Amino acid sequence: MSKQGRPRSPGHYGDIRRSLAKRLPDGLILLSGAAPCRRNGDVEYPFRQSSDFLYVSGIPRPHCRILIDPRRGRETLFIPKIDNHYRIWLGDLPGPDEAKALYGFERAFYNDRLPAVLKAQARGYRKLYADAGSLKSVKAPKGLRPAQAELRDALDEMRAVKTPGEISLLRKASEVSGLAHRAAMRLARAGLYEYEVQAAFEAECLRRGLKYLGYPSIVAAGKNAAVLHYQDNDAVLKAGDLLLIDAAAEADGYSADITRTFPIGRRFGSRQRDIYALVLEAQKSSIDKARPGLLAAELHLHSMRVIARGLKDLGILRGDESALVEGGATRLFYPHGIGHMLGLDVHDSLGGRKRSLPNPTKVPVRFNARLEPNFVVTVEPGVYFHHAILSDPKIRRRYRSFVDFDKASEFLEVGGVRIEDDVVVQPAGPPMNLTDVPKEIAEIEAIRDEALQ
Ligand SMILES: [Mn+2]
Repeated sequence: MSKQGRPRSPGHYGDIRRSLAKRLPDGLILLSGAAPCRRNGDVEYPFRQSSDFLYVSGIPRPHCRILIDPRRGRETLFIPKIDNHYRIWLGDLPGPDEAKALYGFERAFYNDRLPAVLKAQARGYRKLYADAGSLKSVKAPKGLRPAQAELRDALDEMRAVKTPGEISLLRKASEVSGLAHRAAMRLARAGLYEYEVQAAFEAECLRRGLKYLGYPSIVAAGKNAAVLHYQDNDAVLKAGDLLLIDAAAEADGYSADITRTFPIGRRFGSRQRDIYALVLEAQKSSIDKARPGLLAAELHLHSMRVIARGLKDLGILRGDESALVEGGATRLFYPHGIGHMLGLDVHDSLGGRKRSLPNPTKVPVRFNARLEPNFVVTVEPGVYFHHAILSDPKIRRRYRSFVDFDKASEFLEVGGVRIEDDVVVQPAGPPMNLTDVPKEIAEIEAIRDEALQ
């Protein structure tokens, strides 16, 4: 958003509202934006608009509502009425006339007009497609049946396939996050704390105008990298360890999601290099396969096979590859999915009910849509060595024929390796990669050499 809170590309939000109206032509559509959220005492968290409301409007302000009347082709924005107390403490907000121009609406009123407008426009309709926030705070007019699930599904279906405007925002988020990853990669060295690297990453995003991150930054050195959503970021970096950074900014609400893992010294150690090369192979071959028609579960299965094979070559796993993948032994080292949809939520819409397909593989997955052009997904295999897993007597007993636990324990020093890029599925061929951060071993070691000169 600009300084005035104006979305960068107001035109495309109107198109999205018209598509939504076309999908739900037989009811009024009511969406409520988020309210500020209390952090403690009288302090609020920085305001984040709800993702659905951002999707249809780009409006970053609290307490707004949108009413869409598909038959009459009418869209009305409702905004909060503020007083001078608000202006003095929090600043001015646009009034109705200004808001119309700023956000591209034909009509705008203060919120107190909503019940009357809703009642007037209810004529001819039986349904009120409303979100949870609206149903909590607004009474449906007589004769209109609230239809929350249908609205949810329509938004999920639409949000899965990104428009060119959305892809350009995701590209912006990915570009800036990529520059921040490069800055962190140049800064890291033994003796610094994880939060100092985090500070460099986040400063770079802010410096380039992206004020918000898509999710809390993970800056995990050594064994901390085996904790998938590590949040402490307060350990000291040691020479000889790897550093995993999973962090990204959002642009007008659209988040990137990027992970890199690199040595805190100049070079990968030999076990670190083996695991890194394996994860990189799984990542690059999975990216290449991310083409329309493929089930997300099949993509995940492919990545698991590559990793199972690689861990077998390293003597960590043994036995039949399918048994290793389907029986759970591989999951001890690769306990998450190959990726997820990316958009206004870092773990974005799964694509709605029609895209929730049966999983033909024997590996569990959460995301199982068939890939379509203009899906934006992450591709992020990882391999981790977690002390709690490798020393658990139950696990050791259950998997003793599949896992050489002594061999695996030699890799505890690796901690974890994850490599994550954001890609746009194309109509044919491999996807377009939005992420531009070095990931080849030679490139990373060259950057580390230069950084430690
Ligand atoms: Mn991710």
